Amino acid sequence: MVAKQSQQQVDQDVVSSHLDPSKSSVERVIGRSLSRQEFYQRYRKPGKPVVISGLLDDQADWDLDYLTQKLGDQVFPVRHYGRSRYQQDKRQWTSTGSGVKAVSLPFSTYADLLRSGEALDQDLYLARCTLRNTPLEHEDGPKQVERYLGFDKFPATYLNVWVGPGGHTSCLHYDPMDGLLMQMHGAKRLILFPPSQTYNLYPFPLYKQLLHGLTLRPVYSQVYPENPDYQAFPKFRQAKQFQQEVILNPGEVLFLPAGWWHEVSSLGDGMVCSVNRFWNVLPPSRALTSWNKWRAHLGSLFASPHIAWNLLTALVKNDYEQGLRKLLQQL
Ligand SMILES: O=C(O)CCC(=O)C(=O)O
Repeated sequence: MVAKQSQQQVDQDVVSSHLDPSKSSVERVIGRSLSRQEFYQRYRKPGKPVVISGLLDDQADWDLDYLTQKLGDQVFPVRHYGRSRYQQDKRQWTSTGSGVKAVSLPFSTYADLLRSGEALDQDLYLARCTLRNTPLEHEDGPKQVERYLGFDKFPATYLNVWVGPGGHTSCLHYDPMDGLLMQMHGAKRLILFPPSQTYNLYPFPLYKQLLHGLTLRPVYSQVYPENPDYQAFPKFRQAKQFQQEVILNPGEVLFLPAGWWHEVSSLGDGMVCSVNRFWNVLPPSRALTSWNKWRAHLGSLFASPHIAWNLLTALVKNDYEQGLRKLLQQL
């Protein structure tokens, strides 16, 4: 069970050594003491992050054996970040997130790479892969959490799974949709900044999407929040005052409202697994007034000439299907 794993397998010393006591922490609530109306009024309506505990306690622990048993030879795109990426100045990057090159691997092969340590060495991350058409699609836990919190209308995606080695970091970015991140095995540490800090976090400029299309998104920050270059990014000092941190333990759920910046690091030595789904923003007034959301859509608009060019090239090379698959993967 997920909660049992929370006591037994996650070394609390490891977890607490990752939390900076000088940083304010995200609010925590016990799920069963919160009605869906209270969740809506206190967190969803104003767009405020919160960690909710206790809602996944009686669910299976999604450890590597369980995932392998369920997903077996099903093939997934696994992002190949490469170890040297985080030594680079981000201004040299030509890809971020879903734009990073991926290799297609059967889950069981990826599980072997996690066990052998190769996934960590090469920084291979099975990120944001749909659970649609997999045996985990109908698993009760994540859906029960969503229903309990009132997420039953206007999903923006299917349920996604994130599986990677402890030590992987998903760099500082925001999403234009609300998200519920559910911790199914192992723990993650998140650094958060409110949407008001966007320009103190130096996002990749919109015009870069003209050159790189969807591979380099303006929803990513050029700053390493844990190792900032203050000479290049002096306004980051101001953002620091708004930094929040949270450890997401197994069985816990984080509500991440659209536009909130987050950097996510997997903790410990073993495999770490989460499930999430993105949701359209409610109430609509929050969606309409979110500049970060508009900014992300504007970025996609800037990417459209690049997308059209890639599809045209794929058509000429008689490789249209592959081109389309790549595009859908990046969306
Ligand atoms: O868990 C991760 O690595 C990233 C998750 C994320 O970015 C999200 O849930 O929006």
